[in-house]
Amino acid sequence: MCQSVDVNFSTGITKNKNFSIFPLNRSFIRKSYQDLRKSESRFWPVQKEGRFLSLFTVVTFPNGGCAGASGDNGTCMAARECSSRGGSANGYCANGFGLCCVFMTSCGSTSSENGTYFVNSGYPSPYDGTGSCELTINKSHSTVCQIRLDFDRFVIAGPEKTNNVCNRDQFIVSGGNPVPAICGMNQGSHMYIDAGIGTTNPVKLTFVAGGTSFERIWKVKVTQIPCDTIYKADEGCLQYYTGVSGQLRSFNYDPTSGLQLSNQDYGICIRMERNFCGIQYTACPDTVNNRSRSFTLSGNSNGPVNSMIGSGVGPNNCANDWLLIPCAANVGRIQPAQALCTDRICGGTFSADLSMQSSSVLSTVKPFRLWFHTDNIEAPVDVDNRGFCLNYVQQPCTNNVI
Ligand SMILES: [Ca+2]
Repeated sequence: MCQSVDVNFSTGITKNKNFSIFPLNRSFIRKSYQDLRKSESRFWPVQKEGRFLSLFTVVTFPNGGCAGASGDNGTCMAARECSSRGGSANGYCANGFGLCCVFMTSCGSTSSENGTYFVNSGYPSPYDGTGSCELTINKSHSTVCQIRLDFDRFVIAGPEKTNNVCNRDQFIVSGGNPVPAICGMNQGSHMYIDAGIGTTNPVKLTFVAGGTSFERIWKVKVTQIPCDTIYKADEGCLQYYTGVSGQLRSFNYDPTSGLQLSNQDYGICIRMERNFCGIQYTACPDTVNNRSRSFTLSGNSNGPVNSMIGSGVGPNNCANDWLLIPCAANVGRIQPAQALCTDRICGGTFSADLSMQSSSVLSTVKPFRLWFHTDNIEAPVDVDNRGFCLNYVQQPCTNNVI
């Protein structure tokens, strides 16, 4: 049975935020009863409560997530509850007893609804103007301690082309842990923001539009994550991936026109799946350029650039910009060099050895985590670098990978 609820029968709105409740007359109940019985299934267990409350019977359902008719995600609730909380109905849920309520908001607003979409002014049309656009996120519940941002749409002006600094448009996160400012094209990327404990400090998302004319468009999904959930990211991970395999990309990565962003410094984590002991990284295929640019962190990538490794100073070291993979070694390296490994990798070829040949790279350091760091200088040595795109595959525990 559901928790105790305080229902106003004239409106159908419950004062318990986690459930919605509908008063139904008995003829409607008879008509729907078979459907209700069938509905006690996977996602939307519909419960009947107090079957003979004089003229009314009450149906309750949890305010869980739902897929709206438009493809956006929402929260299942009663119609009036949805409108009173500032959402818009977007299809049905809970076997037709609830509406999938989608929350979409734009500049200057404050939201505490889990699953809110933060969009540009005029969305779905692009925005070509100047100024800043800010969303203030308050916790939907005191137990929330992380915010996940999914960049469903994210096109703003890219960095300037000398030092790759985001000095025109910027996306800034404040109020949580330090997050590097980003710009350019980041559709499909995500971030986890540490919201801390307590409810006093909101997290703010700000898009700053610089002076140049540009068709900007964004749609950022804001998911609030309670501290006690299993899908919470590990501490210190700006990005957090799950699954045995996947793809990691630096912000504004694009093989054709992306530029590696300067002033980056963050951790990328991959959840260790059960019975996997190592992780192997390989540069993504690049179908656009003659020579792959899917790992170009330093040097002039308009020509072939070898891999560079290590933290020393010199032409083949990574003193300025690097991807740090703990104790990385090339797959298949011949013994006895197998015992050697490196941490920082940069240059224009992905390899844990100095090489012009790209290689798959294995790390067995746990937990699986990388760090990406760039300084604020590119020209004249570092030109047209794209950043990185790596495919990862976790490696099962064996005699060789422990
Ligand atoms: Ca640099």
